[in-house]
Amino acid sequence: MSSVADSTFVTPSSYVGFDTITAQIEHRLLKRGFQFNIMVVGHSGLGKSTLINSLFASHLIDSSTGKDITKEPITKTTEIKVSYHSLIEDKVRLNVNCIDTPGFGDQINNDKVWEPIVKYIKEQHSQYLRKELTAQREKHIVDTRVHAVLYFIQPNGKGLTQLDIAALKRLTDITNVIPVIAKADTLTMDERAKFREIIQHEFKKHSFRIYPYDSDDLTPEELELNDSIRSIIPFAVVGSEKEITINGEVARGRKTRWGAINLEDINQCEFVYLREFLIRTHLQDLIETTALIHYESFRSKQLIALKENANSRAIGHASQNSSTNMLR
Ligand SMILES: Nc1nc2c(ncn2[C@@H]2O[C@H](COP(=O)(O)OP(=O)(O)O)[C@@H](O)[C@H]2O)c(=O)[nH]1
Ligand SMILES: [Mg+2]
Repeated sequence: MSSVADSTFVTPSSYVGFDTITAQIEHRLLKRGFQFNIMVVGHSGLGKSTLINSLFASHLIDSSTGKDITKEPITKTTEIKVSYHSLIEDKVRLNVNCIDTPGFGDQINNDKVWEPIVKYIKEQHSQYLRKELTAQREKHIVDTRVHAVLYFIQPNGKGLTQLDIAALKRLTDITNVIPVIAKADTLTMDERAKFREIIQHEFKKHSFRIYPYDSDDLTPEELELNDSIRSIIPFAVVGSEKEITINGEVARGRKTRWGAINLEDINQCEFVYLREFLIRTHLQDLIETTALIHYESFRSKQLIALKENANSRAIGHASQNSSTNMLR
């Protein structure tokens, strides 16, 4: 008797050609392109726009250079500004939506400034769910769900603020959060290491669920990679769109009071580690984790609520339309 478990490998006696399936999948994926939605959260002037532009080596968001932030009109609440970009590298098209959150933390009373951000993230899940639930589903639902939040911590050397704690608590619950120490060039190497230790300790204390997540289907190598990434979170980053000359060589970097910093030099800052993690090793995982963990948890909560609502309304013969409103 044979079963799937004890099936043996069979090599066809002549070429069948199913090894082309990977190329077929690749062809289809390349045709469609990829969608990546990245949000930046943190006080004005912490280098959010500059870092996004540095990561993608493209000018995607205008930086506030030249603007005097203290003289800018203060908005009453956090705004959400989305910009859409299409980047091409070799044969791959990456559609990048950058979600900027100007005004976060800039008010005198910062009570609940994270609310518009949380609302935006949930709304994208809700929209996706509504599209999935319609009778004539679109063949390919456009994905606007936030795949990663870069959270900028002020390089104050002391630790998280009350606002950071409140915002991180809510954000880590619903999305992939990647914290970074902003403008790390304003700290010495020693200060950066001490600051990181303090913050890692606070993350543990508050039990924040920081991305990347481990799961059973990861290989030992993948688990090891995640461990090494976790050890350097929050990444001490420096951003710059400018090229400077360092020892006769032109590189993207910044001139600081301790000398010049080359973004690409891993001995000077952790920009390269962040780019490696975010784009070269975990881009697909960020997208998948959003769908399989964050969206899934939103979806199941909504559907359970919908069912309970429908059950209680069934007694009163309420229409289904009113219960689908719950998804809003
Ligand atoms: N020292 C230092 N300055 C930076 C860094 N990144 C950006 N800046 C500068 O900080 C100012 C605000 O940057 P911007 O990216 O607009 O900040 P945002 O308001 O958070 O988007 C600009 O003058 C940038 O040149 C950094 O890593 N280190
Ligand atoms: Mg900005």
